[in-house]
Amino acid sequence: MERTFVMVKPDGVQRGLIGEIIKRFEQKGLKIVGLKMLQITPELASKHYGEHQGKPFFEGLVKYITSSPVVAMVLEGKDCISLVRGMMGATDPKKAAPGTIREAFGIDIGRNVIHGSDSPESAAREISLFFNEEEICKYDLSLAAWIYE
Ligand code: DAT
Ligand code: MG
Repeated sequence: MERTFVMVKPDGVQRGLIGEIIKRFEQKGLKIVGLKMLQITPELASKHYGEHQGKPFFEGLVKYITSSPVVAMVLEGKDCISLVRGMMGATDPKKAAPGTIREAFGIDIGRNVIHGSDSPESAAREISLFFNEEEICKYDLSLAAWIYE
């Protein structure tokens, strides 16, 4: 099964949206295999957002993502990378489709409450940046036969 890295960003934590966001993934049928709260350091932020280094919004992005704790998680499920991206909605909440997390909870692009990996390569890189292998739980979801045919 595919894995993806998801994070409730500082605004999501401060606004009391941790439970609401995790609930959507649980109810979708995705398996949570890693979960923790942490405060991102500037070093980790620069690695995580390395692809955006040099862009005009980079400094503000690092300041924001390090400003308050985040909740990081690893989710597992069939095609979960694209599935989660779809559930998140477009980067700019103003352009996010109805029913998506960013549409429901965000207004500004720089306060879009959630991160999710955008490709298998990003997922592998981001999971290893935030989690040790022993922090990822291996277990069977007993409901799997009621989620997958
Ligand atoms: P996503 O988070 O949807 O993968 P991204 O990887 O392109 O989007 O950008 C990472 C974050 O940087 C994004 O969640 C919000 C911020 N960001 C992106 N483009 C921006 C812009 N034009 N102005 C301000 N912030 C931006
Ligand atoms: Mg991205």
